[in-house]
Amino acid sequence: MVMLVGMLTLGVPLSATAQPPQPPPPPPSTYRVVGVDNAAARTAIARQGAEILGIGRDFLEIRATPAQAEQLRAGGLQLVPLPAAAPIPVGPGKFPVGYQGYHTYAQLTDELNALAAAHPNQVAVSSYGKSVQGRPLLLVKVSDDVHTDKRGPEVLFTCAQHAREHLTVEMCLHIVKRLAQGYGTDPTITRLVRSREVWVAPMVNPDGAEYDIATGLFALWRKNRQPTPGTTDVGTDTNRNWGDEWACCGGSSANPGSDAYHGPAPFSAPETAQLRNWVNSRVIGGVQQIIAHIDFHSFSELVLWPYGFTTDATGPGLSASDAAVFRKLGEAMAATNGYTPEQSSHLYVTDGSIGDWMWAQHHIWSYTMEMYPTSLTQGGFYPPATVIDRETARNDKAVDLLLDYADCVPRITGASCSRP
Ligand code: BZS
Ligand code: ZN
Repeated sequence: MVMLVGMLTLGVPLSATAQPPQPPPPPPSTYRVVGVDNAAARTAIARQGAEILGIGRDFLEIRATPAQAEQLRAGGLQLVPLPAAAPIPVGPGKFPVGYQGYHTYAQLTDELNALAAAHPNQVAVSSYGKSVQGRPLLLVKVSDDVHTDKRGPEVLFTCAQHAREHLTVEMCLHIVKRLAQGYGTDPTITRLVRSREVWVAPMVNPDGAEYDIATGLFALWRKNRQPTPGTTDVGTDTNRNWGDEWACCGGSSANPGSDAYHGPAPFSAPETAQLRNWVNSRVIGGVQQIIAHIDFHSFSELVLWPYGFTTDATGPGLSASDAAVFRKLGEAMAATNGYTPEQSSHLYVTDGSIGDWMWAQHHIWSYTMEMYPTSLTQGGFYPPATVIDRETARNDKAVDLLLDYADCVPRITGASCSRP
């Protein structure tokens, strides 16, 4: 039989149309890889193609096809399969049962508009462009005199570059709400809102976030929804599409089917290109107004800082004293929320991430925070809505610390500031 097939194939090449239909590739499953405790091992697993979902001190949680799992096992790694959770759907485009506290794109838009209506001098909603599918990319400003461009330091918060990281949308919404409602009532918040201008991009990847709940069940989707020309694949990983050291170092994938696909060119995703344009537009009189930034992700409970493309502590435009500042403020924020602080490449090497670009291009003190939980077994990307209040408030002190230091971030190490 084998011979016959071989001979047939050799002698009379089968045309594409004559081939029997191929069964779909087996779906990936989730595993815990035990005993993985260093960046080199994690980077090697990521480069092999398995998708890293969560990171613990001495384990990794991954999604892998059967072939990838077999390859990892053949390399001597121990993979423990994790059970797949199955929530109960409410309807297409809606969060399932137990997740009603999360906001869809439409609910987020309504809630932000309601906050702007309730606090017309403190909250303004606009957009910095449109997603691949035409959704306005939401931008919120919070300040004491929101319609005036003041001179004070500006701080940016971004959420949901990754579709399935819905808890981060709640984080950005919580920041807007807390600052708006605390202004005039809470002395710390009043001082911060008076002396800073706060910008929030609460859903950087709205198409992906909506796609993730489109069927009423979670799709475990990460990327945007941009078709890749010349393929049937959809989606670019926005957090591998930023233009600093793009695709340089094996910290992203050239495979359009990969969850870490970096896109065909830097800023090929409209979602990153337009956020870049807006950040660039905050350079006024030659001075970037935005001093500090947090990009929220989930999950793993981490505070990360640049560079991601190299494991060196220093790099182009990032001196040893800059690295000390990143570390000191990162550790100070982590002390308030119990997250683990580290340079992002100590997790695994990434290239084209937002934080590397923010620093390299604008010297913005840019952090990435990976929110609750620490593992897939605690809900992974999909913790129940009951945790939203606790896990967003958990970051209040870290957010306040960043806002507070925004007048001069290096003062956290006792250094002075050459920037305003
Ligand atoms: C995530 C993980 C995140 C990423 C980790 C990371 C971010 C590493 C920035 C380095 C820099 O998706 O939540 O893979 O993008
Ligand atoms: Zn993410």
